[in-house]
Amino acid sequence: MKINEDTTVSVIGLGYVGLPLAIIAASEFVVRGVDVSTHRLNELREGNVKIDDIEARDRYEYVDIEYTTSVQSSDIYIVCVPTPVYPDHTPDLRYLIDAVESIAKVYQRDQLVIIESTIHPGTCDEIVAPLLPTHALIAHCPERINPGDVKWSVYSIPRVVGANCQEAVLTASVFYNSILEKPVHVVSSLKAAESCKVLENTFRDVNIALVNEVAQFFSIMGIDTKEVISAAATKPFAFMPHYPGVGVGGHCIAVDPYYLIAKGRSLGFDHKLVSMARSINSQMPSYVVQQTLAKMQSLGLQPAITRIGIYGLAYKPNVSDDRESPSYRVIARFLYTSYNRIFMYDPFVSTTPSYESLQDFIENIDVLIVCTAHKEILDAPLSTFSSLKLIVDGRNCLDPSFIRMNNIPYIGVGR
Ligand code: SAJ
Repeated sequence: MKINEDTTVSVIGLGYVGLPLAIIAASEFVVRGVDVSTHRLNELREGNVKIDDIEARDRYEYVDIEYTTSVQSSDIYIVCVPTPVYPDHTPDLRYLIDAVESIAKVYQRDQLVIIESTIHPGTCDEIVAPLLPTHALIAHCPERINPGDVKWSVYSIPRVVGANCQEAVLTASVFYNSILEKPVHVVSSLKAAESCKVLENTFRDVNIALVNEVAQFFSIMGIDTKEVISAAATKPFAFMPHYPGVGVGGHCIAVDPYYLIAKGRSLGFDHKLVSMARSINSQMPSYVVQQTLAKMQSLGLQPAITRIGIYGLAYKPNVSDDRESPSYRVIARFLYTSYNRIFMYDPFVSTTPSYESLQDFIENIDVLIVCTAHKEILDAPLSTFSSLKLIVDGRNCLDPSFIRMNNIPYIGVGR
């Protein structure tokens, strides 16, 4: 297929991945933005959407995208729908299958289907391809978006492409090279591309689990884990710092390893390390709750009158996304204890009751548990915390010596 400014591109799924992609593609091609949510489409038509991606945000007002709920015949289809997991942590491919089935109804020879959603190795060959005509061109270019990142955007992040035939590779490469800052890195197959993304995020989850485990041990020895990691990071090679915390949230790192585990299990392979890492990270909310309960009891804080404030519901700093957030697991665990007077505040996520400010929130609690290191709390003067009976720093983002110097009890994660 030749690619030029008349090439039609349908981006299916206009979330944090699909919308920025549609916007930068619309600078070069005829783009239709497809989503099942008419509410989402109306927000987009009216221009009142929050775009985290810096490059897409700059271009949004200058591009023309047709927003629609239906998939129409296009030269290129790009699937950017969620691929979550069920409660039992098995892959939930319903959105992916629905999107590909809607493409199959209008697909014509030589059109290209690109899957950007994160999927386990084998998904394109075993699930996507059977839903399309046998001659369909299929490529996988795993999404690489880092919500809230002020440096890396959908335009500048390097990408990887694998496909089911040479023509699909060429077409996908020409397409992405037309819209991205750097040429795509081509791999030999769909499986290689699927495996790349799952490996990237599993690598991160395993390394976070490593520091979460040693943090629990260093805590016993009275060693400051954050200090040790910073020292280890002075090694200019063969060490990449990760940090202990109250848990791993988000729809990438907390989810993608389960895709690898599930695929392995289906073929009789047990990912022992990957599974153990998921287990360690999933236990961190409980660990922080246990540490907090022990500290409150040692301080003589009475359950019936102690107000516990959870700061941060978003899964990472300065974003509004609270999917898989460990904060909710912290809250759930406290509700099973006698310390169940729980209050929440997040400047990016609406809560009830709502608070005027961080100061207003802190004035109405006794124990502060920091679950998300939003910039707001990093910048707060120490006086903000002076009324507190205990600070639990679930992201090791505050200065313990400064806090302890002001006689406010403080515990972190591994410090
Ligand atoms: N977290 C830790 N310790 C760490 C790093 C993260 O506990 O050292 C926690 C965070 O608090 C958060 C969760 O893990 O709850 C995920 O954090 P993240 O920084 O990995 O953020 P994500 O989920 O947005 O990950 C994205 C991913 N990008 C894609 O999947 C395309 C991931 O691949 C990137 O590595 C990551 O951004 C990044 O590097 O920032």
